Amino acid sequence: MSLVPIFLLLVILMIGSVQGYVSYDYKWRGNRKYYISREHESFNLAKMNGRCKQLGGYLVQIDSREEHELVQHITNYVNGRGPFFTGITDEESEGRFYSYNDKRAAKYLDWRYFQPDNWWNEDCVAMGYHGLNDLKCGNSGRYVCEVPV
Ligand SMILES: [Ca+2]
Ligand SMILES: [Ca+2]
Repeated sequence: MSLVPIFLLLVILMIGSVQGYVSYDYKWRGNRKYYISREHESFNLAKMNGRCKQLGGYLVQIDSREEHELVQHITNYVNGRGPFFTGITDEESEGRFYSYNDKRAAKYLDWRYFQPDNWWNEDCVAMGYHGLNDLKCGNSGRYVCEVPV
């Protein structure tokens, strides 16, 4: 796990209250919001990306180390357990990870140790305490939306 610089703590303001989500306002460089769903549900890329679209965004794409650390931080410290699904998947071609929303190759992948292992065909990627892990897309979990503002 990487140490999160203290400035991240200062620029994330928890604002709380969209129905069904915990939301974070990220102001340093980013100008974007992240929404973490509260309930555990069977994950589905199309369905959850559609819900993120209703918020004005998409399932989170992780484009940089900075964004990875930010998303890892907010999922580590939000109330309740994960897994916290992202929009990263390799469902079209095994081992080639891309962002579901725009179909572009994933730019930054910081995996947990021994991952990705594609264990019994895992094609959806969740953020965990020690980095990314591929999981079965239908697993029960929460998900993260990214909304440009
Ligand atoms: Ca896979
Ligand atoms: Ca895995």
